[in-house]
Amino acid sequence: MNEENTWVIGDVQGCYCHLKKLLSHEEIISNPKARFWFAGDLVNRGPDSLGAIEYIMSLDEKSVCVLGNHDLNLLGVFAGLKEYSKSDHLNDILHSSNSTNIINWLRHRPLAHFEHNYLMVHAGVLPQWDINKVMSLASEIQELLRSANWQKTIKKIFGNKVTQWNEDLTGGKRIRAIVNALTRIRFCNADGSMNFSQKKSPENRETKQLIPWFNMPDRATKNIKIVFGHWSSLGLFIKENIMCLDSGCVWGRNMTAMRLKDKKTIQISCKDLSN
Ligand SMILES: [Mn+2]
Repeated sequence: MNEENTWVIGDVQGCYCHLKKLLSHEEIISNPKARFWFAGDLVNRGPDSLGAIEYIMSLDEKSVCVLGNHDLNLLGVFAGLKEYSKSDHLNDILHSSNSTNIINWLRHRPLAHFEHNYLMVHAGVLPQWDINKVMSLASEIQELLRSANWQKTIKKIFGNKVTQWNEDLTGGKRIRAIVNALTRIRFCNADGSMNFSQKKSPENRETKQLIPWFNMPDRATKNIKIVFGHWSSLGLFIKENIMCLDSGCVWGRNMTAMRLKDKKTIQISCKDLSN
């Protein structure tokens, strides 16, 4: 996949019609070599999760998607291991005749993708993990999700309880620590543990001791360019090595695509989704 033609897209969240509009932008559609990276959370809160995921599946080799917390939630609900919540909008997928294909495709997606010195994850990484560690921990989970008894893993995946990484963690605690970091992290405590109490932006955080994961001192991935989504209150945030692409389409803000080679962005307004 060529850096020149690769566009990274933040959380789609079932906003299919905006995704189509974004990918029909002249600059993208005029390039037959265009490729797409999706930073996870393809489904859930928006109006057409089925349309969005089937469209992304149809892009096949033209796209790379990493799993987000809402995608894992869909796997949990499908497996009957997670309760359908009031804010879930997944019935179109669950009741589709294509649901088994969709679920099988989804559970084969990676949790981290590394190419052209760019790492893509849905949420972030822990400060002590270097790039090799990130990729090997992600593949531990990928292997479990791709196995025939993937439901056993999904059963252990949800919960806030494990916030501190330790190489000796095993079983469900290890799974939760890895998944929570890659798909849910926003802030760390000063000791490097994860804090899930706040979803606000770094400026508006209520507990000033909390540190955005990417600002942790001595982070072992400092020299790697990291693209991610998940943090809609941080919004579109593009620094040299840190790029958040979740510009809050499902909250009536924007859906954004960023070209890897020059960080050029294209945005579609999703105002019609605000309420
Ligand atoms: Mn998310």
